Amino acid sequence: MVKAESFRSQHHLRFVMVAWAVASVIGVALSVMIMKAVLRPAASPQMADQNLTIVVFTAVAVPVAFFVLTFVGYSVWRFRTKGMPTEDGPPIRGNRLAFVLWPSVSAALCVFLLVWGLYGMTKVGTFGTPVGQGGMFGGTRSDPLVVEVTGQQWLWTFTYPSEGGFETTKLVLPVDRQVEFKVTSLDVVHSFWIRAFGVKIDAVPGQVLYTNTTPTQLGTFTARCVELCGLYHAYMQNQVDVVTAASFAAWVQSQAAPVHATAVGT
Ligand SMILES: [Cu+2]
Repeated sequence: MVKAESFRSQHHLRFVMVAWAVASVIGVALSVMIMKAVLRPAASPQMADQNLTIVVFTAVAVPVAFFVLTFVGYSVWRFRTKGMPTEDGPPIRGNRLAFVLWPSVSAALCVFLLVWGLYGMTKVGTFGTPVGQGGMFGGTRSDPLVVEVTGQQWLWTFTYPSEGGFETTKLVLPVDRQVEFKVTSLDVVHSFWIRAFGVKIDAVPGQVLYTNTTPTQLGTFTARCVELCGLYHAYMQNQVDVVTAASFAAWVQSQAAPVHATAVGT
């Protein structure tokens, strides 16, 4: 009788484990395909890291979710009672394999996710401090183009101190050159976000916070405010153009010139 019970439970377990393995393989493959189709292409190394993190975390989560779902589904299907149950099932009094595997697999997954996250943060580099000057993990300096970003209700303005200090409402950046944003606000708290670059930092009145990225794709993107900052918050977005180094130099020239021309002409 005990042997038959044991055989039956082995049989159930084997069936569930095989079903779980098959579901996990299909689930991971499908979720990676869906993520790759849904995630928009990255325009900076930071965004590429974030996209990869989303794919990896999803791939790790799918087998865990399917483990629970397979056991629950199989139990509901195989061990359901007809009508109301008359008594509880037999009590389970310990299972050494489960006691060892459950915490160790959970701990291994948590440690993996933690290490992955910390490593990702080292690559983001700076948190609120200038490039190469500490922050939590430091970061690397590669002669960044400094852009001062100022938030105000309800527009961003950009100043290029190393290019003559002109101010614009369109952010133009040269491709493949590190850019450092010095972000502040004139009125309330805003949040500066360029999704395509994976860059986001608060704009706080009276403070300057730093973040940096390196645009790697030519094209037009959007910088927008992602901190509810008043009536027209939803409209607080500016165009971001990533151009070649030569186009950037030409644009800088054109920014300096019109002010003078207008002054002369009027
Ligand atoms: Cu805002």
